[in-house]
Amino acid sequence: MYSLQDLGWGPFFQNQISGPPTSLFPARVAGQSHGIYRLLSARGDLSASITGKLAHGAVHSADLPVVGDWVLARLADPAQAVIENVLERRTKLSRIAPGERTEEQVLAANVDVVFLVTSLTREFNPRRIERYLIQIWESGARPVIVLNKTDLVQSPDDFARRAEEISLADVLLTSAATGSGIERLRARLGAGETAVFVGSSGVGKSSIINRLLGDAVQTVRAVRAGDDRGRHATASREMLLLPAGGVIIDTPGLRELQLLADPSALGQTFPDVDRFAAGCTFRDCKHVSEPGCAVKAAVEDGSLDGARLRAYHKLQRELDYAERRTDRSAQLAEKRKWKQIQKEYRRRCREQGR
Ligand SMILES: Nc1nc2c(ncn2[C@@H]2O[C@H](COP(=O)(O)OP(=O)(O)OP(=O)(O)O)[C@@H](O)[C@H]2O)c(=O)[nH]1
Ligand SMILES: [Mg+2]
Ligand SMILES: [Zn+2]
Repeated sequence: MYSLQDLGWGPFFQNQISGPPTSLFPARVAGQSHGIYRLLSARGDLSASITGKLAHGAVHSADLPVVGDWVLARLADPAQAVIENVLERRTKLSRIAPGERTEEQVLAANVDVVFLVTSLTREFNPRRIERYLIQIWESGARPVIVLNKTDLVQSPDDFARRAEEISLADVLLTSAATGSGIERLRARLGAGETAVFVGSSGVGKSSIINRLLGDAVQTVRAVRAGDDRGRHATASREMLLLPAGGVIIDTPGLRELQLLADPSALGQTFPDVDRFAAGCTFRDCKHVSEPGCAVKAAVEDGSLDGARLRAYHKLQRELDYAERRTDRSAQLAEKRKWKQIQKEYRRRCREQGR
């Protein structure tokens, strides 16, 4: 049994179900595999499927429940539930799904903090960090950059400084091997908050989570396939509860992160470029070859790293392209769908209230 608060419930979700009690109860999606969902709820740990209506009504795969989602379910038998609908998401970490179609894939829903983990080896790459940060700022959750494996390098502080230079996000140094920095990381997660761990395979996401879980460590190791680098140790996205409070989601390392964000989101990832841009002659300056460009001037006099501006341009082009390809009508369909769900829910409440 869990209290809804322990699972991250709050007014945002409560307000979506106000009305007389129904046979439906709220539950949080903790995992998913081949159409079978694992739910955590006040009624305990349940296995669940989704109604045919939900499955067929989904216009996009992003409409289906994902790890971290709050859903309304009913009990089919004591340990088996059926998910009737997905509550509106407070935040969501997305990307463009790998493959041909330009479709949103939601990696985790309703998260407060995203721990972007990288390791202090050859893996450390400021350009990759920028890429992830764009997507994290877009999610609505707050990013924390975690530089792991500090035990393997001479001067971890140099890496921390480089990470701090390129972002507004918090930067933490950790070693899952020695336990250093793990307490500070734990303190970044408030009571009732949810965190997701993202980053390349092998950087130590699951190892850090094992440290956080403490005594519960066995259960995590048991579901891990192996430890070797290059292979994905974590097979699927999975939600876990910390003994001291807080919810965490482990994810397998991503091979690609195709961005899906509003182009204006660039400013949060490149505050330095933005700051210089205030001095450009033209307000819509793209900092390419316009006269009176303060950003180009900053690169020339060495106050802005040229690699940083090149990354900015590259990501800008990518976001513009993704925006052109994403179907505007899909967003409208999404709005209509939510309206329909809420109407349906109110109707049921009225019926049951009678
Ligand atoms: N030296 C050192 N090794 C570490 C540290 N953290 C993790 N490792 C090792 O790095 C390897 C990968 O760790 P995992 O925790 O499985 O990495 P992951 O990010 O969860 O990888 P995926 O699940 O594949 O995405 C393992 O062999 C860990 O023992 C660390 O702080 N220092
Ligand atoms: Mg893992
Ligand atoms: Zn300019």
